[in-house]
Amino acid sequence: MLVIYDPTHLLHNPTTELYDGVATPSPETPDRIETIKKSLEELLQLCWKNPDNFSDEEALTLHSKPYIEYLRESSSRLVKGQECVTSNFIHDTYAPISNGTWAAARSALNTALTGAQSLLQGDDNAVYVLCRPPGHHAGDAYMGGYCFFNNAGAAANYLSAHGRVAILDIDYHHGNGTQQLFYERSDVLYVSIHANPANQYPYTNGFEAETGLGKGLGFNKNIVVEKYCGWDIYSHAFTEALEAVTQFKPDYLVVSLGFDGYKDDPIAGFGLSIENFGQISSEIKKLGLPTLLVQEGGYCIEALGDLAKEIVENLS
Ligand code: SP5
Ligand code: ZN
Repeated sequence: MLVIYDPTHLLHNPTTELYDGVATPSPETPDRIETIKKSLEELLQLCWKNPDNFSDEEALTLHSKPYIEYLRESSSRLVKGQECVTSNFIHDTYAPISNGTWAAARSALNTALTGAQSLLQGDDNAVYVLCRPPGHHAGDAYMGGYCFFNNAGAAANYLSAHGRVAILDIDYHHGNGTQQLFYERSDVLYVSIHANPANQYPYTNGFEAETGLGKGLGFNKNIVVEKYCGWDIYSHAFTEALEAVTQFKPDYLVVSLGFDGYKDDPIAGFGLSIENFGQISSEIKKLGLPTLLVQEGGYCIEALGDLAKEIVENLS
């Protein structure tokens, strides 16, 4: 397996988030990716690559000009140590911006696109993109849920010029941004298993009745499970998701890989064990598709390294 990593993510280091109007520590920290990197470095079968630089034109095609400029401006106006949650181009209160946010979010896109390019070139049949900030809550003109640009979406869109692409989103939360970006497209399938939005973030989207629009009708599939549902229930939902992917006959698979379904995740949790993530990974391998793993959420720092290892070892 090939792994794409760029230390530029370290420049985005949010300290607080608002929870019921109260400042609480942000779970989306640089050590998430650093601990995964450190742990994967112990595996000898991996190749490592730094991202190439993609132009704004190539990297930001899915996002609107006003949003792009707003984020660039807001980030550059802040000085070191300052942090702010803006009130425009955002769908919640969970996207704190600092001076390094633009560079980090932009580098995450480079990382995802480099992964997609490597997959196209046939460098490896599976590529793991160690990116943050995450992406699946970012839509065409909004940030939110710790996300600024949609990394998996950009990679899927890039791959879609060369074949049919399925996005399988296994982050605990519904990828409302990814859903929005592909909602009216039939060349990219979006399938997500996530916690019930009736009581879990992002609340506004992710219901099973959302199945796509226009040409995209039938190419968006939401599978809802409950918080702490456990492996028995989750594995059935996962099988259903894989069936939808198989039926679509994709040429490429992009996995929005969240580890926040892990049983000890501090803000989420489906009750899944590290071994369960191994089972997920070997089922993905059985699809036999060129696969791009794009890191999304996952906040149990002590377990992230082992979770990533479990994914890699079962997919290599
Ligand atoms: C990429 C990703 O996983 N984003 C998740 C964003 C969810 N943020 C909102 C969750 C709010 C829960 N905060 C609980 C804090 C308790 N002190
Ligand atoms: Zn999540």
